[in-house]
Amino acid sequence: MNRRKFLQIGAITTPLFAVKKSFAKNFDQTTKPIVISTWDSGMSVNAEAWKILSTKGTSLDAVEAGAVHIENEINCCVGLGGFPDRDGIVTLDSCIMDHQANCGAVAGLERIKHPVSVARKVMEKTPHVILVGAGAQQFALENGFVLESSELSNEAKHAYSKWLKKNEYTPVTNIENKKQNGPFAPNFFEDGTVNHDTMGLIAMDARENISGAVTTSGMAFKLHGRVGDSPIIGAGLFVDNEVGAATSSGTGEEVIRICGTHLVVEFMRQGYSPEMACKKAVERIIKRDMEKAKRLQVGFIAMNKKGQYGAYAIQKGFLFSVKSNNENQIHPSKYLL
Ligand code: SD4
Repeated sequence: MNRRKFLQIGAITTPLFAVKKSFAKNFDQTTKPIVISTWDSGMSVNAEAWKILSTKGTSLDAVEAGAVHIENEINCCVGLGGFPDRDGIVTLDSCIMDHQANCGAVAGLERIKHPVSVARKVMEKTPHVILVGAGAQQFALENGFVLESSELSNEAKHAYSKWLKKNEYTPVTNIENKKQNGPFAPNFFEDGTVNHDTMGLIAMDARENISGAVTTSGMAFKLHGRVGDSPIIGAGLFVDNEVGAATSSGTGEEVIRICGTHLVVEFMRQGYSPEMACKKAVERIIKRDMEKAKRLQVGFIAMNKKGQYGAYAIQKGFLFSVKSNNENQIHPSKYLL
């Protein structure tokens, strides 16, 4: 082929390639920035994160701000207003992870208002990932956090006294579909049974960097010293900036057993959509012990690198909240049982 002929063919084929490329671009379009979070309480959390995301802030700052926001509120399962363990002590679990796999966590932290910010300090100021109990509190105080009162919130006092009457020192995990009054009903039932409300959130910023955070007082009326999935990287939260991220809510022991959020991210790496990846992780829990799974709840939410998201739960009742330029709403999760 002489040079002239080559150039002629080039001139004919170039527009065709250009068309193909523009199709591909549309298909791959990324929704960013975006933030997704567990439960309906995620709406106000997303709004807080959005203030940062919409002004070109980082996903790391956004998830911390969202978590700090809910830690300030009276909520059955988050922050110092949360429900105590079986000894009447509120112990907080939290973690945070950024797009470079930097991560920090605290577990069993007492009397500190913002465990997520302590987790971030662990990430940024220490060579470690997790600090627990008295050591986590000492670290928080050394870093300027203030020791708060150990008194329970009124809601927590009420729920705890109801729970004590039953004299059951077994942690109770409720199932959301017992809840008759719809998704906006109070977080616990008159019989003292507790609804989940752990806050897990994942954000992708304008630079397409993904971060996540989780904050919780953990399973209500747990044994003192018990740590759930929430502060465990790979269980309650996992971020891989090449693939996506996931977070969970529900019975932490079941999530830890399958390294739940790491599993969800690995399923996305294999090409599954966020929803399918969450579903496959839920299936893994159910497969291990179907009878047990019928009595508990676990929900995963996930986001991939395109800003596509999804969720799946064992039982009916798991909700998640989404905020992007295109939407601002609560979605009911699909469920398996
Ligand atoms: C835990 N996963 O401590 C937490 C509980 C939870 O909504 O998600 N509550 O096991």
